[in-house]
Amino acid sequence: MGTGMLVDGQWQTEAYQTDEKGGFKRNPTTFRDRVTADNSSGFKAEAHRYHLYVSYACPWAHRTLILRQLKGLEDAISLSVVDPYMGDKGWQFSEASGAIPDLLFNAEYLQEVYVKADSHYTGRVTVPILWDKQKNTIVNNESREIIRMFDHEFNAIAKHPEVDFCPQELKPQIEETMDAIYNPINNGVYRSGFAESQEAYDEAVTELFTQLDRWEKVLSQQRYLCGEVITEADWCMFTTLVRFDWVYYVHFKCNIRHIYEYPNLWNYLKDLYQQPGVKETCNFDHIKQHYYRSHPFINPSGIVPKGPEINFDEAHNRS
Ligand SMILES: N[C@@H](CCC(=O)N[C@@H](CS)C(=O)NCC(=O)O)C(=O)O
Repeated sequence: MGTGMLVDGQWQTEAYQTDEKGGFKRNPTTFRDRVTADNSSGFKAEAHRYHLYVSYACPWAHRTLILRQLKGLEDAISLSVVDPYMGDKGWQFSEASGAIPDLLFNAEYLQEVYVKADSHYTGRVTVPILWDKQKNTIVNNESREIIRMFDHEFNAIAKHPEVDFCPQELKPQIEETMDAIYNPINNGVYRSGFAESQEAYDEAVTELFTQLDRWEKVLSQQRYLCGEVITEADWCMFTTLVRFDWVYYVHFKCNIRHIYEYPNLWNYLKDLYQQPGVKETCNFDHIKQHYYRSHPFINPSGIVPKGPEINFDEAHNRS
């Protein structure tokens, strides 16, 4: 969460929002159009038409990077990567190692991209963003919808159209699983870390670990969340788990257990990390730099801790 947002196209500095009990509130995103293979939405899936804005730090954006990579859409969908540090004006572009500047508008801040799409935009300035270079607007800024588009709508131009992370017969189970992990786990780490009352924190962290315990059991019976094949639900789980021991455990006080203390979740996490193409989407330096430096209300010194020593390349036991 940044410390500001756009209101009627103007940047305003304000704290993120909490409910009356000090619980962290995540607002729904507003750009919700769809790219379609058959152009039924008016946004046709075409090579070189769309641009993806991400942060390597962000678990939601990371999902879209993974699908772009595993479907083989790197050449067809261009990319910008913001600087890991998020300051008073929100996400910014820079020449930092790993960052890729805004080659479309040469913007300094990501907020400029939102204003280009809608000069009266009111809302948070978040990544990921899927931008349409033809209509000059944001198509969508909701990761779960963007990954489904990458998975199914771009097959005519994808290098790996045969890969399908949401096969028809598993779709209901995949949706149900993504719903089930969203609030307690994906958003749960944020609810824990951004809680402004003991009560809100206690509730979030307890629910988070209850659900991690539950999936630990499920993964003792099957290799992936929805059975024996990797699905979109696994990528949604992955981007939270891969940040957990380095960031969420310390910075967001999710410290009941590390992921490496869960035999099944830990081996499952290494299994996913070692799938071809996935580690190329992980930038641990950006992940650590972003969280520890961008939330002075949690970590005023901005000091980035060194540990723990964990190795995602170590052999896993999932096959
Ligand atoms: N629902 C969105 C959430 C995206 C989101 O919250 N991204 C964070 C980074 S992890 C962000 O850009 N926050 C900036 C802010 O809220 O000011 C999605 O899944 O795409």
